[in-house]
Amino acid sequence: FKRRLIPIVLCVLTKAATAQELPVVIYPQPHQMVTETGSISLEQAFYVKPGSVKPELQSLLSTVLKLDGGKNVLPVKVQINKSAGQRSGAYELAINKTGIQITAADDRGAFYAAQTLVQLANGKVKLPFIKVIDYPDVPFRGTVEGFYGDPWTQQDRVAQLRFYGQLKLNTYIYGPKDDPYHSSPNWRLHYPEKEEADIKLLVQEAKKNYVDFVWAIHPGKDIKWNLEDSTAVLKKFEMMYGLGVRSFAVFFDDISGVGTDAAKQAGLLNYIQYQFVNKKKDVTPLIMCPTEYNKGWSDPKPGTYLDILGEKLDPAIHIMWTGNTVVADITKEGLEWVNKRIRRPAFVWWNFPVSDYVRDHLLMGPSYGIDIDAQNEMSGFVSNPMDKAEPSKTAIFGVALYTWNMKSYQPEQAWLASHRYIMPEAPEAFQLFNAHNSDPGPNGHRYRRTESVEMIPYTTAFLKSLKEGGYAAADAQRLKAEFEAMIAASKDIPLKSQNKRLVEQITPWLAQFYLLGKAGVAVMDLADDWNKKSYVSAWDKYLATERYLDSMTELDQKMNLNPYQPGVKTGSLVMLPFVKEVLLTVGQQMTAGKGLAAAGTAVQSSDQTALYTNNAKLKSQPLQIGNQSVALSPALETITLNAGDYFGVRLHPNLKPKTLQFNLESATLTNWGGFESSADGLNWVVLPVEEKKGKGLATAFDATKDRYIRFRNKSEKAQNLYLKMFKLEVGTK
Ligand code: 14T
Repeated sequence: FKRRLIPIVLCVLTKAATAQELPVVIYPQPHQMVTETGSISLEQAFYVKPGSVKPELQSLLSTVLKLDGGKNVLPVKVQINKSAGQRSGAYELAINKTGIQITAADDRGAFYAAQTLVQLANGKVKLPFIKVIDYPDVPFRGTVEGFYGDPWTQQDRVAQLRFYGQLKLNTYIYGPKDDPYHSSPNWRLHYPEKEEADIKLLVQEAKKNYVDFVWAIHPGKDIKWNLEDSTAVLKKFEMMYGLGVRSFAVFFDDISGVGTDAAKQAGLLNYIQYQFVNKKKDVTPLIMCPTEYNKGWSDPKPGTYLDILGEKLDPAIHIMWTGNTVVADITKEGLEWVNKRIRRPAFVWWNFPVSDYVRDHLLMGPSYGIDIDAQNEMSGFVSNPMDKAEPSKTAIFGVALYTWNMKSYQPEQAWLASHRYIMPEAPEAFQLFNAHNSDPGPNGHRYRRTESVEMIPYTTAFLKSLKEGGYAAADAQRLKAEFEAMIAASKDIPLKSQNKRLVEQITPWLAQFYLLGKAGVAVMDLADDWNKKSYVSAWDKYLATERYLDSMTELDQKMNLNPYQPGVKTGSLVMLPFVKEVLLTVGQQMTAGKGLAAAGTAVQSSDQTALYTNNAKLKSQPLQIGNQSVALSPALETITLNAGDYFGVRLHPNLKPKTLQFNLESATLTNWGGFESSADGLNWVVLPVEEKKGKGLATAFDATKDRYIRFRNKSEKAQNLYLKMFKLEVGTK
């Protein structure tokens, strides 16, 4: 794997610098960083004047520095002094022979200086002499838990807040659509005790990490524009304030009816501003999500919704915006358009990597499509993530780098760095998995992402030449290696990663990824065998590929059974279509003309009698092979056959089928299922049967050719049966 290091814009090595030193890499990339000759050993003892720093800072420093005194101590000096125009979070960090000096705009800045220090020290034996001058490009940076579906768990949120602290993200907006106390019907009510306690703890965790915990309310579905409901909002905010919350938002997205009135919305927000924010003094600026939150949904006529907000809403209040559509790229021009109307820089709600509209996919690709020239057009930038918190970190890492130092942001490099940062135990495996799990597939928002980018030249060239009758060995090798790496990655990630929650959340996709790797290897072997005229082996590989693809279909039908987009998709843009296309192409070549005859005769010299099924439950069903019969062992439990599922036997080429006796105990058996035979496992003929209540006989075999006999669910849905008897009388040819 190529490992590209993030270049440092200002890693200026002075004249006498030791050239062998590795460049210093900090995430997000500091604005100015000058390394100088010299370093301090991390064996060195440091001293922090008691009471001179906040406890969070002291404990963070103590994770990398020896603060236990000792001989020859060097001082760590921390100064908070906000100079004009400086942003919250701005800091300077100097490490030199006199010790460590931190000067920061506020406590958050000092905390960020310490985070930089931690990254400088982590895994090292010494600290370089260095001078860092740093500040955020976007004032409010982070996430909005704003998706539909299962909200994140308490543990997920705690882990997120710590992650944000490390990456200098300062905003977490709490607004899960499926929390009934955030939205209707219960937005007016107290949280139950347990939830209250959890929120209280979260707020504390957020504070420790200098993240603003923004509690959002979503009252628009049933709000009445009267004093009673205005008071109800204030009372709820007051309750949340009591739990420690100091940041608030009001969402009016995805509603209809009277709630959508811009003037009334502005009225309520201004009321909260005067009656709550201005009085409290320690509450951060209000944020509102408008009903017309993207260009596609907003009335373009002058004087309508967005202009009304722009005019009426107190200038201190932020207005959210998702871009030109609900799920969209963020461009300077797009923001300029809305900013003119709302008369303030928009607070960007980026609908990535949210997957609530494509729940069978993971969005693990780079955070791209966000304009690095848009800094002055936004007051904040938050990502709406997946319901899977840990996997969302890949995209959030990119957002952290983008919002801190926009001009230096390179999506691809940020993405590469995220793998090492998030899964240091298996970064290559994680990268490979993410590379093939990024496109959401066709969807209502028409939002697509690149996928399997590195493989596209190979899949394209290979398929093109395969259809013309040959292919380059180098392409085949590269593709097979990728499929093998997929198999390895699907095992490595759960084996090596310390992040059990991450592994848990991607498990169905890892299982699917494994099968795709297997199918890919089998299909590459099939092409190779066919090329080399190894017909016997080619047929085996053909059937193996089919089996793995069948298993993928089955997994897709059995896991992640949500009512919206059930199933588990992986490699759906490039790799899976490629496997299917190769299988089809070689399959056609195999059944066409002389290839088949050659294959047929070759096959007849091998191939043991075997069970033939694509049904997971039946896969390990034993076969009873006698002198004159082959039978599936009866099963006690009900067997569910999904649409297209089949089971039966494949006979040794020297055997010929005579009579099939069956008892499947389903009164409607022949309404939805059928018996079929085939010479090659590809072309099937329907067998006429004598049947009553699922019990009966089939006899019309082509005894010289038929090698495959199966029963198949021909209907569109899953069906149940009992496997009481499936017994084939056979003779020798
Ligand atoms: F408020 C917003 F900015 C926003 O994006 N609202 C929702 C959000 O909760 C959801 O996660 C996101 C992605 O699906 O899109 C918005 O929800 C929608 C969007 C639609 F186009 C709900 C229904 C829609 F038809």
